[in-house]
Amino acid sequence: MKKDSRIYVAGHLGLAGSALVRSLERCGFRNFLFRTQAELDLKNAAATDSFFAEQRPEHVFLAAAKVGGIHANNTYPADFIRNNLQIQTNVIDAAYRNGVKRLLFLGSSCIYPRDCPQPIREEYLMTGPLEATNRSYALAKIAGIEMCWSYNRQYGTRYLAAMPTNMYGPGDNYNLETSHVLPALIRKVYEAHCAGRREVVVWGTGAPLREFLFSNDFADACVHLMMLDNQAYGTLLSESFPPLINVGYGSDVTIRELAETVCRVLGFEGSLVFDASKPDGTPRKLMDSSRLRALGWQPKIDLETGIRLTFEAAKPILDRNLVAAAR
Ligand code: GFB
Repeated sequence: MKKDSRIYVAGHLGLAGSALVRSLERCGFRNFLFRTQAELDLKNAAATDSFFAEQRPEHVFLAAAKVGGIHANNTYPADFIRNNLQIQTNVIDAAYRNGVKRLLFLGSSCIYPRDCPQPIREEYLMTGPLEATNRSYALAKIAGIEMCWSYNRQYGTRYLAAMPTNMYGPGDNYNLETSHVLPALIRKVYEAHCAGRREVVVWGTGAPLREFLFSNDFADACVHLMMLDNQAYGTLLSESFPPLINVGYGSDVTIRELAETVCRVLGFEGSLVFDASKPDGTPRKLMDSSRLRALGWQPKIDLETGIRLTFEAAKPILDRNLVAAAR
C-alpha cells in the first residue's frame, strides 16, 4: 500500500472498521473510500459491483459484517449466515472482477472447533465440530476464508483473512440483547453504580475463558499485514493452506475475572450474581498468534487500560441512555 493508494474500508463505522480508519490515518494514508449502509447495501451484488467498477479501490479491508454476542448469534442464526454470506460474497467477487490488489477479510476466533487444543493454531481450522451458539456465523466466516483461498488459487488474487479474538474498544454496541460481553458488563456495572444498586447480573457460570484484544491493536495488526512487502505477504498465501492468520492478545481471563476487572475500573463495590440459565458458549478460545508476532506485530494495550479507554469513550452514550430512561 502506498500513502495515496485508494483504500476501501467496508464497515468503516463499526468497532473494527472505525479502528482501522484511525490506524490508517495514523500511518499517513489519506485516499479513502467510505460508504454507509444507507449509501451502499453490500448485500446487493449489483450495487456492490457498480461501486467497485466506478471507484476502483486498490486495497480493501472487509470489516462489514453482521456481528453480535452470544445471545444474538444464538437467537438470529438465519440473519447471521445470510447477511454475512451475502456481504462477503459480493465484496470478494467485486474485488476480484475490478482488480483489487490486496483484500483483508475479517473473521472471528469462533471459526475454530469448540473443543480445540489451546492455544489455537491456524492449522486447527475444520478439525472438529463448531460451538452451537454461533455455528451459522462461524460457517459464514469459514466460507469467506475458503472463498479468499479459492480465488487466490484459481484467479491469482492475493486475499488474506485475519481472525481476531474477542475484540472491544470505542464505538462498540451497548444494546444488552445483542452486544458482546465486555460492552454489556461496562453498561451493567455503570448503571448499577449510578443507581446505587448492590448487584450486577453476569450471564452464564463465569467460568468460560476469553481472550480480549483492544480494537486499536487489532487495527494496527491489519494495517501491518496490508503493508507487508510482497515477499513477506506472499509467505501467508499458500496453495496448500488457507490464507488465514490469527490476531490475539496472548492471554485470557475467565468471565468472572473480566467482570471483576470492569468493577474495579469503574469503582463499583457491589457483588456479582451469575445467571447460569444463560449459555456459556465455548469454554475457551485462546489463539496462538505466533505467526503474526514473527512478522513484527504485538499488542500494546493491556486489558485494564483498554477497559478504561473504552469506558471513557462510552460514558457520554451511557449517560444519554440513563437520561432517556429517567424521562
Ligand atoms: O461476548 P459474548 O457474547 O460472545 O460472551 P462469545 C462471552 C461470554 O460472556 C459468554 C458471558 O460465556 C457469555 O455467557 N456473558 C456474561 C455475557 N455476561 C454477559 C452479558 O451480559 N452479555 C453477553 N453477551 N455475554 C461470540 C460469538 O461468542 O464471540 C460470535 O457469538 C463472535 O460469533 C464473538 O465470534 C467474538 O465469545 O461467547
